[in-house]
Amino acid sequence: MTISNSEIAAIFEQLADLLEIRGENHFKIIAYRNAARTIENLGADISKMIDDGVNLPKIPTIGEHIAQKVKEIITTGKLSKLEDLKRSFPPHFIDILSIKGIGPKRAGTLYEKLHIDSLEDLREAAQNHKIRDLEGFDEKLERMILDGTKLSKKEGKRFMYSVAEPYADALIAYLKKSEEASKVIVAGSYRRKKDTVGDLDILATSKHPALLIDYFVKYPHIKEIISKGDTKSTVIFKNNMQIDIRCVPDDSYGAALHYFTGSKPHNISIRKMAIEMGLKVNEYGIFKGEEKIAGATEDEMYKTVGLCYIEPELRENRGELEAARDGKLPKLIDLKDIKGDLHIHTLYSDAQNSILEMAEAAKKLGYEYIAITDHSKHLAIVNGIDEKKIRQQIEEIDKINEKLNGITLLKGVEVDILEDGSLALPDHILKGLDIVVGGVHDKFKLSQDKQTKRILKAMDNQYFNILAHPTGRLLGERKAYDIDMELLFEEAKIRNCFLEINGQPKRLDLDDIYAKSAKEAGVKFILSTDAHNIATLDYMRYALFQARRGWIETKDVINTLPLDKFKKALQRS
Ligand code: DGT
Ligand code: CA
Ligand code: CA
Repeated sequence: MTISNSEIAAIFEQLADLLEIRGENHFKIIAYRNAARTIENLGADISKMIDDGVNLPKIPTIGEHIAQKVKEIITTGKLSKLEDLKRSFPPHFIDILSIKGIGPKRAGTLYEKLHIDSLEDLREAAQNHKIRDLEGFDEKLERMILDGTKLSKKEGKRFMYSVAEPYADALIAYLKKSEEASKVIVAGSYRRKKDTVGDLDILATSKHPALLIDYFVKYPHIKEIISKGDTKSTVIFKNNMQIDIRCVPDDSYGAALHYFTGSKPHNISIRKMAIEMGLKVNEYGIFKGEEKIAGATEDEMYKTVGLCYIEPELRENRGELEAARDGKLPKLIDLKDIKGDLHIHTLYSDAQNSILEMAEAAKKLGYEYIAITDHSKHLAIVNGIDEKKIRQQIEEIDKINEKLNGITLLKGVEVDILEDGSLALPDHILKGLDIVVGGVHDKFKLSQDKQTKRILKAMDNQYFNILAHPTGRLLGERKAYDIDMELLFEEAKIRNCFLEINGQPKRLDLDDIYAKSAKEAGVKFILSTDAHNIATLDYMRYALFQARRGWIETKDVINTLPLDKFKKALQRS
């Protein structure tokens, strides 16, 4: 896990804030702040600089003391001094520092005078006008604080992409109905297809932006209007989702789209590149002195700084600028490249449709093949299939294959990986199947060593093909289990086992970051839906989005191959 300069800087910033609230030595606090600024603006990855042998203490404002702390953050991901300090505050107190207008000094006052130690307290106090009379506050600031506490984003709640999607679609359809709207698009993390989104950022072009904003704030789903101006507005939906809208003139569309698509670190890097070329980039365009030389399209924006177009999914500052400059951007996989879905459940285990129904639906999606992979019988799974039911299923698949043209059904199973790494079905059953998908469904809390060995042992089985949802994370519910991912990648590659990118909206597992490092380790992937009914066969696109965010190309994905080649690719030597 690498930690970015901004993250390290944020840790020092927070340390300084908390020390200030504690009334610690002023010079110490300034030293941390200066170091944070230096690190933020270094221009090179600090962890890489250390690897390259750069002597950190020699860098102005860093010194021995801070260099040591930087090393601690890089090796452990956190700073024990900050963690200790945090523990000495009420658990939710620190959240109020995230509100615009509240720094350490004001946070201290709020705590001392009004005992405010959470966002809820803060909101209540602002609502009841208790803040305006405190020293260092006024009415305007009180209103700003109230607005800040209302923004759901600030409370840290994020929405799964699939949850945001219908809201985004409906809002775009509504906006397009207005005569005042010409182009309307969702930018931000949503356009980058991030697994979760903090809020929706809508960009529109209009000849009469104020009229479009008037129309926007009348959208029935709005619970609260946070702000409303002539060209922009922020509202909260009834489900607490925040929506930011911004209108720009047509000739700034590309610049604004680029700016609001982000990510912020990507934008910052582009801006740095431009500065080196003597250019200035902002949401209105690219400027050479006073003259605007680009801005209407994103293509033009990138060209002007000497790059080719970068897909939104790649804009995370994970090497895409260098790749674009060197002509080495990946040619990202597309939905139409996918020839089959290899993780499908039916009535035989815990799903809602029959084999035939799933097959016919898959055929309509244009697939050449699918695998039926019901759960093996095991304690953790309700209604898993045993040997007898598998034999029955094999017969049924044979019959369906005979009469169904245009798609081939592969016989498979999603077999449980037991605690000791053995599989929940015997080899003589697995041997008779076309494909074996293995997954962990219990004992999530084993130590890293045990969990890793468990999975590697399962992959040792000669019939094992695909590791389903490799990390087991469930968005908002369960963290990834502790595995040595680097080792997993290496060993999967050696065994010719494939890692799944599971499209269930809560799973999206592997995620983008692991997908990218797995690819770099030479691993190949299977994109699957894990569908439990016909409707969710179209979760494939969610798997695809994460794959694209992980720089995955068509050639990295086995189920882009036609059936004969696919079968060959599965063979273990
Ligand atoms: P989210 O909403 O947390 O899932 O993530 P984003 O990426 O949608 O972030 P958001 O909604 O705060 O801002 C939308 C975009 O606006 C962001 O991706 C990049 C741009 N942006 C926002 N603040 C800044 C900034 O301070 N500097 C630059 N360069 N860009 C910014
Ligand atoms: Ca956003
Ligand atoms: Ca936003």
